[in-house]
Amino acid sequence: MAEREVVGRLSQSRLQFMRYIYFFCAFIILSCSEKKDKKFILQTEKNIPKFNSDSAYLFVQKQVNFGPRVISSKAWESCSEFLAKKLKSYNADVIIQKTQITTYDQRKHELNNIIASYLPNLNNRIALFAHWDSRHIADHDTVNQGAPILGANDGGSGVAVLLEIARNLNIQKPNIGVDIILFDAEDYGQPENSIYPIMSNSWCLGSQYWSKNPHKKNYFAKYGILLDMVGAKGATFRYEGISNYYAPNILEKVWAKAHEIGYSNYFLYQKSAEIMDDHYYVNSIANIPTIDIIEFDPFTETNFNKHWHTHQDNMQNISKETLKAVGETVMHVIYSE
Ligand code: AHN
Ligand code: ZN
Repeated sequence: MAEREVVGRLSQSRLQFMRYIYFFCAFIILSCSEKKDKKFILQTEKNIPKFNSDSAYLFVQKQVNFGPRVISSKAWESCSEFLAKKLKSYNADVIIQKTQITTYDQRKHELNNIIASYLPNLNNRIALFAHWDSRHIADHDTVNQGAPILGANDGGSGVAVLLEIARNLNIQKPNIGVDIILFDAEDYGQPENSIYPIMSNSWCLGSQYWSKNPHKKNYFAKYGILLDMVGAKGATFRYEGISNYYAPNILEKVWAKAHEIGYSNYFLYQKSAEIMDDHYYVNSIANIPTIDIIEFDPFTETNFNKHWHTHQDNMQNISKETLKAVGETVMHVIYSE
């Protein structure tokens, strides 16, 4: 009896010892693999500066503070100066491309496309687009339809993300040339109830002009990304029809990046209808394969954001998280080139 107890105690202490060894080994293995993981993350994210969504949000606010940026208005003029100055302060080569246009309402204007280039001498380039004007009417509102809108999301958000990207491009040079191209007069399209004769191609006047007359002779970019309405809370982005026709591989590249860095809730692997936007002219006239990252909402009648072309498209319609999801995704695309 006594002998058995001794043996029992012995094997118990041996068991205890084994346990110590086991935990010690587990600790070593775990701490090593943790180090390896950290190193891996550091390596994949090396040289990618941080997209600051507070900064992007303030860039939306700044534009909205000018008021509606309707072509030829005082706010439009001031915002144009602000954008050019800001991009110059981030050490881009800035060109303001000007031309005369006639809008569907038979008014004449001078439009300003604002182009900011990084590493302008490289032939290997990508182009990032947004429109910087805002709509002159609130034709999808129920009140005050004749008054211009603030366009925080529609116009403001895409420009804001690109300004924040410009700030980062100045801090950390990419391996590829980058052109940030802000189109004017995208949103002066003819409304459905217009009293004027029907004008074809009344939308996207800035991109139509630039696509026929790029800011540089023989300009080419291997692909383009257009940002339009990329700031609303809970926005979702899909494989938009025109993008999927002209640049399916760019959609794949961008969506894969978004999913890799954790934004699968925003970038859905679903197709959506064709949306007439600036990228149509960049694809069909300038022949640069270009996608449109644009909110698609299956629950609204227009399939655009619920505040589209209304007076509710103000700062309340802007989410830092959405700006970040889009901004970080595009940054990762740029810095993995
Ligand atoms: C259509 O209304 C068909 N396209 C307009 C695209 C747009 C307007 N993006 C921003 N505002
Ligand atoms: Zn619009």
